[in-house]
Amino acid sequence: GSAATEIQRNTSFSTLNVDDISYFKEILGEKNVIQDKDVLLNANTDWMRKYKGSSKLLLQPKTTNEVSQILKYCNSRRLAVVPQGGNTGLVGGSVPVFDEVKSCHVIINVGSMNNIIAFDKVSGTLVCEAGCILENLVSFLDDQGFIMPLDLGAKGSCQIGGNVSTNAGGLRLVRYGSLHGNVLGLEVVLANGDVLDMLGTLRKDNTGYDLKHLFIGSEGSLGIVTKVSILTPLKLSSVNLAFLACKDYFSCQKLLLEAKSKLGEILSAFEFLDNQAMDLVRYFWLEKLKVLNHLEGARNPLHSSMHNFYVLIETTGSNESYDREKIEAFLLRSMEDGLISDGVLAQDINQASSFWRIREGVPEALMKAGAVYKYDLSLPVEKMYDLVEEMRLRLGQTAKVIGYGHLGDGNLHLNISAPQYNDAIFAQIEPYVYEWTSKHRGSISAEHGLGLMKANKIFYSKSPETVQVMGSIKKLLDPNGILNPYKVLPYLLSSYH
Ligand code: FAD
Ligand code: S2G
Ligand code: ZN
Repeated sequence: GSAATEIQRNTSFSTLNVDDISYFKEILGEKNVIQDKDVLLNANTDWMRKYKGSSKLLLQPKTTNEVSQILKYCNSRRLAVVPQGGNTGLVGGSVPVFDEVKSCHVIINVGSMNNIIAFDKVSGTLVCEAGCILENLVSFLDDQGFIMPLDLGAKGSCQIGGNVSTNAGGLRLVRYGSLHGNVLGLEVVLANGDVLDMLGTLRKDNTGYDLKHLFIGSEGSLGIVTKVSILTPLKLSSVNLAFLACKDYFSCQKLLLEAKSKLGEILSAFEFLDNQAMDLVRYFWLEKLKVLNHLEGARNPLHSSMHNFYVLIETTGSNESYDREKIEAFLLRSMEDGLISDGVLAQDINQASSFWRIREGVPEALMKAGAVYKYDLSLPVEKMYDLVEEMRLRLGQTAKVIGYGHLGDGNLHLNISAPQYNDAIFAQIEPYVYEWTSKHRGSISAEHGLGLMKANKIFYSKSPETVQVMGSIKKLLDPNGILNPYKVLPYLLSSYH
């Protein structure tokens, strides 16, 4: 993407040589030092196939000690490193840049470090290695009667170490809060190989600076997360999911306020998507919708495309009849007040998961539609959809503008879809979207992070003094700038050359 052209290459990095390879083989064993072209092609390409690196080496350590030895060596050799998890990040943070000229990047994937270390059924504290795939943790906890405090469409591949490193938000944040609240401790390996054991499992520990928070959302630029301890909520018995249709965005906003006040303590998710997003899902995920067409009896808002917005409201409580009564009264009242024009309450867990599959299918449908420009923005709820409409005016017929996301936390996923990437479309989007967001005191990255895509855009959301201190922390923890260079911070601060 164009972000890389704005950034000059850091010439201080060394080129990978045969001695490096044999050293890595010595400490990791042959099979964990990957030079296979196909495996490397995959590791060098991000989930959107938008960012492509050309690293010649992928390392798969199995222990914290191996990560420590690798980093210590790369630091002394000035070999640049890209920490990688499930490679589902959406801002180009998980693949190398500028490796074509001088192969200096080593990709380190902690996926083999996927053991569950401990689970305390009284406190709900889970301690696991960073390479655990989110979905595997979900099923482990399900057997124990617990859930993960986050849920996102990438759960099948993303690793908890990557979720922590991007401070992933997702579908449940409105109920369980961010990882800054749920993560109790981390084990992190620094650029010089030092292992920082902050793997506490206490809810309260006010002894000095709480350094783990520096690494949550640091996107691989301050250290490699090797272990995570996280507070997991109990799985409650009564979960309800409503799929509703609204005639306009104002109704979605009012529905959100109503849900917060009338469903209050049992509200666990509030997602919205506009009709353009639904059209994409209908077109590209037809088989998903077929599941819905089997709805006997109950009205199915998806059949008619005369609605402009769709809302998913999930409640999670401990008393089925109490919750059911509450949500049915809420839906009846909302219908009477004209907030919803149609709606269906999932009759069973299968139907509920098919509703979620539709919502989670939007990013994949967007990928099938062609090129996509993604903007993950925090904005004041009342203003949020104005930006979608303004982008439609700016782009006219040249591209499709989709608006959807976590309305419950004021997070818009503005996606601009075109047959292929093209500079004229890009020029209509940036910097306009960033300036608009900054003017409305929003954030240019609600949950996906800055990565490569927005490494030089941080000033739209953070003051120069704040970014300067971030640069000093980066210099303290990674003095040679080998950790995920060119990402997160503006180039001049993350490479100090
Ligand atoms: P990767 O993509 O491999 O890496 C992400 C970043 O973290 C990179 O900068 C990498 O260098 C760094 N990193 C990875 N592992 C480590 C580690 N162990 N130590 C240090 N640094 C590391 N995000 C949301 O917040 N909410 C959503 O609802 C959401 N939905 C999504 C839906 C889909 C279909 C997809 C594809 C993505 C979605 N995402 C969402 C993006 C999300 O941020 C990533 O999916 C996930 O959090 C990154 O985890 P990962 O293991 O794939 O990390
Ligand atoms: C989601 C995925 C990224 C996007 O689905 O919640 O985080 O903008 C997003 O498609
Ligand atoms: Zn999201």
